[in-house]
Amino acid sequence: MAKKIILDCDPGHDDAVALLLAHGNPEIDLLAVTTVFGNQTLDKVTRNALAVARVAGITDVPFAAGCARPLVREIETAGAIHGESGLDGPELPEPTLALDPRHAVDLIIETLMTEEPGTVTLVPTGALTNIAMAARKEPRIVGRVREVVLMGGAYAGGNWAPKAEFNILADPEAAHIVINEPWPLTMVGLDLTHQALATPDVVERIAAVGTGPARFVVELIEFFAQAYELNQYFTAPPVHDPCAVARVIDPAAMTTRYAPLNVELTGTLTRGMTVADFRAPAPPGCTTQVAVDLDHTRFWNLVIDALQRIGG
Ligand SMILES: [Ca+2]
Repeated sequence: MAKKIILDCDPGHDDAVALLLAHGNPEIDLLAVTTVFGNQTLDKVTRNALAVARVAGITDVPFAAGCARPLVREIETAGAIHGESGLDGPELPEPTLALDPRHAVDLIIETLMTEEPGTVTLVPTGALTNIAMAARKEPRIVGRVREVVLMGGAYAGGNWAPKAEFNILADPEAAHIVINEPWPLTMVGLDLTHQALATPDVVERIAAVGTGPARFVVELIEFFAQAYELNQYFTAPPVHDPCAVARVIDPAAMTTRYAPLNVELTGTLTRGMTVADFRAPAPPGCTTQVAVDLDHTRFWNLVIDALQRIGG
C-alpha cells in the first residue's frame, strides 16, 4: 500500500528534488503540497513549487500557501544559497496548476482529519511554522499522524549558525512545538544530509536519464554546487530535503537512533540548536529519532529511479 504524505516545503533547490522524488516514486501517495516562507519569501517559494509541479507533470495534487513569517522572530531568507528567486539556475516554466484557495494550515488539518488515522506522514522540509500552527489549531491531528519525518536540525554542528540548522533557526519556536508534541518524529538533520552529496558521478547518472525533468535537476544541482562551494566550502553540494522523503519510501536507506530531542530557544550562542541526548539508551516511550548514516547509493538510486519513471 502506498505511503500517504503531505510535503510541507520552501522550494528551494533540494525541496524541488524532494517533490520530484515524492511524485515519481510509486510507493508514495502525495496527498498535498504546502508551502512556507524560508529559502525565500512565501510568494517566491509558492511560485517555485507550482513551477516544479509543471516540470514534474503534477496535475492532481492540491498546492496551498501557508505562513509568510515565523511565529515570533523576523523573517530571514537564504538568498546566498538559493538565489534571488529561491530556485536560481534553471529557467522556471510558468505555472499551470492553480493554487488551492485554502491556507496550508487548513489543508493540512482537513487532510489529516479526513484520512484514516495513522496513515499520513508529514514531511516538512522548511521552517516548521505551518506544522506548529496546525497542531495548535487542531490538536486532534497529533494523534492521527503516522509520523513526522522532517528535514532540519543537527545533533553535531549547524549551517546557519555554528550550532543551528537553517530550517530550525528560521522558526525555533515552531520547531519547539513540533518536536515536543507526542507524535512519532524522525529528525533527518545535517548529520545525515551532509552525506547526501551530489558527487560528479551522481550528476552524470542524472544527466544520463536524458529527460526534461532530469536536465532541470542537473541545472539545480549546478547552481547549488556553486553556492555551497562559495558559502560553505563543499566540493559537492548536500541535497538535504529528498533524504526525508527517502526515509519514508525506504527506511533502510539510512540508520536512525532513538534519543530525547529538544530545541534551544534561549541560548545566546546556540538558539535554534537541536539537542539530542545520547548519554544513555533512550528511555521507554521515547518518540524521537535522529538520522545517523545514509546509504549514498541506495538514496541516489531512488532519486534517479523517480526521474526515470516521471519521463518527459
Ligand atoms: Ca527546504
